[in-house]
Amino acid sequence: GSVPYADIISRMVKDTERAQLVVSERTPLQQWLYSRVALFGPSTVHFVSGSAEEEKLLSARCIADGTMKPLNPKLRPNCFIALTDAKDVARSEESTFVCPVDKKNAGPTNNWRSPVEMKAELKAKFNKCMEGRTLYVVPFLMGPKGSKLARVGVQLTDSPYVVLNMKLMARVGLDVLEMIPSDSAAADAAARHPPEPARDPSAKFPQQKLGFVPCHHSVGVPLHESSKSTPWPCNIDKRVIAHFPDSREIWSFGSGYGGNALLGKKCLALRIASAIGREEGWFAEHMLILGLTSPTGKKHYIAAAFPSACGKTNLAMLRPSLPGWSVSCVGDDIAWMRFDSSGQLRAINPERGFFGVAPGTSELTNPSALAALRRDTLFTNCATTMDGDVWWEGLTPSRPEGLTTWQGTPGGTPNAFESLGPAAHPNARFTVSAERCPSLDPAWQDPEGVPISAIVFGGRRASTVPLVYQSRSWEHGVFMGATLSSERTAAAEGQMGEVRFDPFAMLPFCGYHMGDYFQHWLETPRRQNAKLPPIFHVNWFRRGPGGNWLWPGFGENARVLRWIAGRIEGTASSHETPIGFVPTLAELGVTTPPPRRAGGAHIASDVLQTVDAQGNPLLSLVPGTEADLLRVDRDEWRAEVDRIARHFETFGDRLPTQLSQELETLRTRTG
Ligand code: GTP
Ligand code: SPV
Ligand code: MN
Repeated sequence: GSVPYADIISRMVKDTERAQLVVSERTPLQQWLYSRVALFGPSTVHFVSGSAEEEKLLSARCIADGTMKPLNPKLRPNCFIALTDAKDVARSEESTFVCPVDKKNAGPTNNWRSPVEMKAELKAKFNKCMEGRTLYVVPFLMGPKGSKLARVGVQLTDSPYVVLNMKLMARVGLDVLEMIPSDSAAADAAARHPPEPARDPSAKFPQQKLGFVPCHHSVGVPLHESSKSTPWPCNIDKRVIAHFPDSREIWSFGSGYGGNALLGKKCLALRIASAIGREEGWFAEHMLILGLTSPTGKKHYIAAAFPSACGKTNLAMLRPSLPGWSVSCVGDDIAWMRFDSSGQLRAINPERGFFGVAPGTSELTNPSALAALRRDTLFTNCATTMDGDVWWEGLTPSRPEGLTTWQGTPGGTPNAFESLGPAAHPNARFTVSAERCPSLDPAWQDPEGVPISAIVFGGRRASTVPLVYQSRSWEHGVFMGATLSSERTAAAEGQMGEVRFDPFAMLPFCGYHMGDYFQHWLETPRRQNAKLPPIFHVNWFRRGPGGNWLWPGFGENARVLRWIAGRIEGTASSHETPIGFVPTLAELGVTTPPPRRAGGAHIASDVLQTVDAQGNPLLSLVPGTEADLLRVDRDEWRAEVDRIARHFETFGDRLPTQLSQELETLRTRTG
């Protein structure tokens, strides 16, 4: 039955004394909460305080519902495994909408619906959607406390699993409520340059009045009378993830998974924040942030954009193969960047945890991540072992005996599983607090952000794109970002492996017209008289004729970072190709394999040079691959130019002319 909402509110304010203090006045926050509780019709309201006892309570609830199981506490203390519905395993781009008033402002890369229409649909979907469930109110801050760029959000959700994840991924707690000004209309207007009126006429509660980004989430499965929650409630047929950049609000229905449901992450920190950043002159990007320190102690921070599941976490936590070099992690997925008053680009990580890809993570590939995952971690869609630990493809060279797959198929010999496909879902993930990462950078929470010395783009390309190259100019660098192209991965639903353009790795995350986004990147630094950092492009994923990776990747990517540091400092050499500057093999420390002797006998290994003049280990590659690694093939690039031309056509007259000029330059150079 339905509960009168006045009742719920009185219970809700009793729940937490501090919450009562904050919302008991007639603030915009309170009005918003009342109206949403009335619409969703939950049986209880819980203010998420961020306390340790609360965490225990939420875990217990998830265990009781069957959503999570504790792992063996002797092997992984305070760790849990959650298995999702088989249809709710990744972001759904098909169900994701960006809804500015004017369709043209969503651009060709976003699904669009008019806000009036979408709101009507959402109202119907959310009507009484939380019956029989608890509504959790999750106040959260994106960005370090005290940072000018930090933003407050409040997520309403009926999923305790989502709350537990939010607590790891964002700064959650009641103290955040105190950051919302009670007279938020004035405070918000004062904080904006220039002040802007709400442009979405359908917005009942425009963000300017609220002082926070309202985030609405429901798994979309109300509970009636005697019905009990299923382990992974979701409502795939009615799933929708809607963003209103004009009124700055988020509504997500039907999914409990990652980017669909943890609304601080892709929805707020990328889609809504990119639209805010455009208005206010800064950037919200799908980028890792790392600190790179050389043996002489020089340190550079680098921001890098790779599409989903293309190596950001691994690069951000890299352990260099080169002695004396070190990498520290500021963030692994999202960067908010602005030019400061001296024109220096600075970046903050708006998150406070990692929602990382499990498969492929091992002691050899990412020891930092593995150390972080030893305790206090939520695992999703991994396989489990007989002794109550987790496992995934790549963790160890072979499958342990007696695994249970991510779909719960138990037992069996390792061979029996081959026919069942991977034991862990390819998009299986871990959620863990940043503090657990042993290589976390000391300045990771600096409110001013860290100074960025270089920007890197990267994709997953089997052919065409060399290991690394540098742009000739800022405009050429923006062109490299705008034409970033990559094979699709398991991070989103759809055909894996298909090569598609993913500009700036933001294809699924840009909250406005992609052509305007390119323009924002071109003009903002010029307008702000900024220092322009050099721009690079990397590709760890080029393949040889037999389909094997040409480059060992992971720790050896330090060789590429070393060259980038040398380019920043003006000490590393390069040669110019039609697409930009490429390092010499000597700069990468890659050995030229000695020619085979007559009769095909190998040269004795002790004759091979293994260190360079400075004593750094050289990397010996399979003969022939060293040239392929850096090759710029004219035929391949002519085909690429044609692909880019078709890609650019989709932006119509919103494609900045500098980018069509860059394309013509590339055409001439590769012709
Ligand atoms: P999102 O969290 O989806 O945004 O992904 P991400 O960009 O952080 O990707 P992540 O670092 O988690 O890597 C995704 C997959 O690529 C994992 O399976 C990694 O093991 C693999 N990978 C990462 N770096 C390399 C590399 O240098 N070489 C190869 N061959 N694989 C890599
Ligand atoms: C991505 O897909 O880029 C992710 C994972 O980082 S999710 O949070 O699901 O979007
Ligand atoms: Mn991501």
